Amino acid sequence: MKHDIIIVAKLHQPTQEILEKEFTAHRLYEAADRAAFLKELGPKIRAVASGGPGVNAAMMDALPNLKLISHFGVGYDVVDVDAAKKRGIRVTNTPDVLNDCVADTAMALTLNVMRKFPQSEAYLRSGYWETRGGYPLTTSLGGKTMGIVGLGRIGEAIARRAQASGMKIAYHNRNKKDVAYPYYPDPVSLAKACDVLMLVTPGGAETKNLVNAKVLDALGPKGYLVNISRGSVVDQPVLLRYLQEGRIAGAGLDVFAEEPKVPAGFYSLDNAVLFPHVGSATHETRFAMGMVQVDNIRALFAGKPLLTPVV
Ligand code: 8YV
Repeated sequence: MKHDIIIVAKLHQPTQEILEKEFTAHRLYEAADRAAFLKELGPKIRAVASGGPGVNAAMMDALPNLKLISHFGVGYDVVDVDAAKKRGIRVTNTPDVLNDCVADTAMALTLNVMRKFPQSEAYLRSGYWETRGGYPLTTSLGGKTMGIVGLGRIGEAIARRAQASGMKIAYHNRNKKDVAYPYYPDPVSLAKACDVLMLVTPGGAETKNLVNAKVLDALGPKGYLVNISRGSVVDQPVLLRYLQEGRIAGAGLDVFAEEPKVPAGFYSLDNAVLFPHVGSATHETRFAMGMVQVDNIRALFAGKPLLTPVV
């Protein structure tokens, strides 16, 4: 007998195929009437494969026998973890397997925003190399300091790459870690001390608008901001204004406040490099993330310990 599960949002194809083969998988994202769908399945569901909009408290209430929310993504800010905890529902995420890809993306943004590679390529494609001469000089990474907000496993992978490019590392976490990098007790002092402020901290209420005008003022007109965490961590209208007014040197952004919406003002910025949330978006990494999601669901039904519990 196959167990019933709910799939919240369309998953990476191989993950979707495995779940649909091993379980009786119900697609919430195709339900015309969400409330009726949840009401009908309610008591049968012990596991949910989460992604996209995640799982809120109301959905948990509609599933009285829910034991596990297996979320696709290292970040799980779209899952109401406090509500899950209160109801005794476990939550898992997909850490580690994406560290290298996300760190590569962070370095790509750093390189691209400081060296203006996308702009210089566009310059060549416009035929300007021949007509106007060489592309204007840009800024070196070597010798600069990267200040990492959120030095976890992804942050460490970014630090290694930045060091390979000749950068120095500093960081801010809620608590000081046992690492050799200099620690700063708050984002403002870190921003003051660094050339590139790298955001790797989780999203959610605790970090909402952590990077505000004060932090950007501390970063200053020669400082760069790179965000591969969540758009919510930055006060986005303030960031846009600071970029337009040249109050910081530039920004490399993989994440935005209301994805996939990006305020039109960002499109015309010459000092920003913008990616459509591609941090972990490779076949290999998405497959590996999906397998962690699947293995957590398998573990639940096999009565084994969950692999990557958050709560
Ligand atoms: C994914 C991410 O793009 O893991 C995360 O937290 O932000 C990304 O790797 C996201 O989970 C949704 O596909």
